[in-house]
Amino acid sequence: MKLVIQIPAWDEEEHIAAAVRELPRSVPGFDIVEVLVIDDGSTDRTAQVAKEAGADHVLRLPVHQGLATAWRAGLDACLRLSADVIVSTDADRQYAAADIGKLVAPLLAGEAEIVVGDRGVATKEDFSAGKRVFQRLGSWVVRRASGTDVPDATSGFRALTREAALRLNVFSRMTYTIETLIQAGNKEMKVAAVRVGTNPAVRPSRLFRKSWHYVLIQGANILRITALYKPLPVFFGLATLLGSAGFVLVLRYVYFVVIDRNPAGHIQSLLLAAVLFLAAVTSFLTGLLADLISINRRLLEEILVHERRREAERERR
Ligand SMILES: Nc1nc2c(ncn2[C@@H]2O[C@H](COP(=O)(O)OP(=O)(O)O)[C@@H](O)[C@H]2O)c(=O)[nH]1
Ligand SMILES: [Mg+2]
Repeated sequence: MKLVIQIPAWDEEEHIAAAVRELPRSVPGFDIVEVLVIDDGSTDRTAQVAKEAGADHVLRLPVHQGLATAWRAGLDACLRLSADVIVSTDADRQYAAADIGKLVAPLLAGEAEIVVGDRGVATKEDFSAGKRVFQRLGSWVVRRASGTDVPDATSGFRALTREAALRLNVFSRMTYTIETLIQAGNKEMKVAAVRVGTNPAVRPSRLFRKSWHYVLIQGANILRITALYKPLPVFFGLATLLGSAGFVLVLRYVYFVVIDRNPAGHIQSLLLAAVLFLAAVTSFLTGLLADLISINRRLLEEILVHERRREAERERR
């Protein structure tokens, strides 16, 4: 059994050496443990420093592509390296490297395909009050959207099986955490969470710069991925909402015509109702279209899994 620990890194020359050095080189259940650093077009010496610190592999993306893209590229590299299990962690040593054994345990026991390290976000003291609230609220929304039971949805400390790595796709650039969870839920993969330790922050987060910006992006992300995987409920839900509002306005019009016998003053609500009905029909048709498109995407994703499997076999080293 082979474990590959991957670290996505962008301009991390200051921290990457310590991060690589503290990774465990023997983990119960594995014969081989290797380290892969994905250097996302860094302009500093991240790649050299990582190599010097003992990283077995450094994947260099020639231009900066964003965390989500780098993470998926890392999974492909791990598959080519014949990883049976992949762990990903951060370059700024946010997560306790000593807990990697704990993280992979549910995978080894066959109890899960993806394990997410839970930082205990609800009570984490070095998070600001705002960040704590958003993390809790966000994680709750993600639990609802994904049907999984993960307390810390944006944790980047994760373990996944080879099979899960073959099947997960990332559609956005900036962050993969929430998206892959919703996907895992929709693809009926087993997701588990374990409580892990953390280290004090050594620098401010690059992903969570302004809370409103982060919440906006993550919110849009959740909507987008949910619409991608469940187009019918999303668009039919919207159509029902719009249609019901229109119906209420029609009732209101009828009420005034019957009681006041004066339809002239209420013709506007009838107009608005007509607009709402049109919007409802549009949303309904959009749902049908989105559903047809999502069938195509499902087939494409299946082809991609086969293709990845073949490529990984071909390049097996
Ligand atoms: N490849 C890549 N990695 C990134 C990028 N932004 C952040 N990272 C890495 O993702 C991890 C987490 O980033 P960080 O800024 O600490 O965000 P935090 O998780 O909110 O603390 C670190 O290993 C960073 O080097 C990026 O744009 N590309
Ligand atoms: Mg960090």
